[in-house]
Amino acid sequence: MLGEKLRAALEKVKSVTFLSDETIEEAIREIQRALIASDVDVNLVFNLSNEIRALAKRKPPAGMTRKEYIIKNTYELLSNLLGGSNEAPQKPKRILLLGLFGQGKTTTAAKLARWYKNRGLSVGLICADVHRPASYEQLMQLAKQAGVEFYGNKDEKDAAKIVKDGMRALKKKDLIIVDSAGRSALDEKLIDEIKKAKQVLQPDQIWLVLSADIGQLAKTQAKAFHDAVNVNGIIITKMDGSAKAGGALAACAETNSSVYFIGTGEKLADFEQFDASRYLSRIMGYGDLQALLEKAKEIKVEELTPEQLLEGSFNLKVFYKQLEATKKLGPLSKVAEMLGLKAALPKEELELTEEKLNTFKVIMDSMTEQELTNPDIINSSRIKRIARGSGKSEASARELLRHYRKMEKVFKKLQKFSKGKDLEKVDVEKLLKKFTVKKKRLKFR
Ligand SMILES: Nc1nc2c(ncn2[C@@H]2O[C@H](COP(=O)(O)OP(=O)(O)O)[C@@H](O)[C@H]2O)c(=O)[nH]1
Ligand SMILES: [Mg+2]
Repeated sequence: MLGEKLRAALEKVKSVTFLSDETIEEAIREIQRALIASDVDVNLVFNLSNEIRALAKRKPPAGMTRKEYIIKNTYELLSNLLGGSNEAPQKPKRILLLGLFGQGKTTTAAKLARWYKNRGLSVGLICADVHRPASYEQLMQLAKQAGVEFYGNKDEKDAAKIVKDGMRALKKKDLIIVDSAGRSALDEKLIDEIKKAKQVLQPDQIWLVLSADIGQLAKTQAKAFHDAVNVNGIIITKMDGSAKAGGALAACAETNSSVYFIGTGEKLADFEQFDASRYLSRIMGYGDLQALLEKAKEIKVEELTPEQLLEGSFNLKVFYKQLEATKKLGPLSKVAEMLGLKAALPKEELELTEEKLNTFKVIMDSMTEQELTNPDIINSSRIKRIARGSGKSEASARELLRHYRKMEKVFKKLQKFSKGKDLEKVDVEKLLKKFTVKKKRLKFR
């Protein structure tokens, strides 16, 4: 429902030949209606509307039409509103699940066990819900389905004690997930019980399970649980059936809580990592949007135009952008091409592997701003520090600088060569002739 309405609003922008302010206002109104109907907080909706208005006034980057720009950015605003993307921890050790009665905790405990088991962890489940005898049976059955070990004790009424015994029984497991008791409201007694269980378990993850149909109430709940025990992740269940799902997501995003997973059905496999952008594109059935986002990404890499490149000075930041762009024959090679000097680029640079680029990036992340803009100051003691900070070898750091210097030379030559020339109007033919004469003098390698 939410997806269809949002799609209709963006389609409106997409379908008109001339994009007037009225069309934009109409689209904004439709987005507002869609979000409010799915229970998103009214203030958040108004903020979003203003942001869309503001971006409609901005000039789109080169290579993108105004329509594409507005659609792409509106989509990104929507995806931020719904929580962006937060990758779930890949190797948690102890997860404590919390949530009120009926939110889907027990089901989620088993879904999580299955999810992590499928990713290579050995997992054990503990039933620490001492108030509902049925939950023992429920989790035991689900554990069997998930193919993971289970620990519980029907006769024990002390949750902390069960956790303690369960940890002993499951001590060989990579991951232990504890399903706690829920109540109809978060009261003192429940908090006390959770705190005691937490004390024993020493969880690295405390995740709150919320059902999508609570809508905006998610905010109050997330806050209350967080104040009581420092929740550090959220799982939203019943995303399959709820018209209020958007409200729950937006409310969680508002509290700065990361939604790691969503439940999309009753079966153990109905469970996925949450990524607002992917979620949106799915509910909107918007395959072509993905293509648009890809396109935008490419434009970003090539933000640096050949003209800008030649105007500025060369430093490690430009170098990195250049390396990234080189893969797609970006600015520097474009400059060279326009000057008829394609062969001027060192082949080595064009052939740098993705892996190398990543290593370089990590190394550069350990450099100071000063070092990035003025690499000449990087001496051996700095290299030592940079290598240590990045966890890469000194040899790799030196290699990066070697590549940088090589490109810097090429850059300087191109800059000299292009002086006073309007790159857009460069007559390649003429230049080529010139180049054949100059070639010997220009020695690029
Ligand atoms: N449709 C749907 N139902 C769910 C989902 N997660 C849990 N449920 C159902 O919600 C009900 C309550 O779940 P349960 O795990 O017992 O909740 P708990 O009281 O918090 O432990 C059960 O009938 C589950 O099958 C979900 O993602 N989608
Ligand atoms: Mg339960």
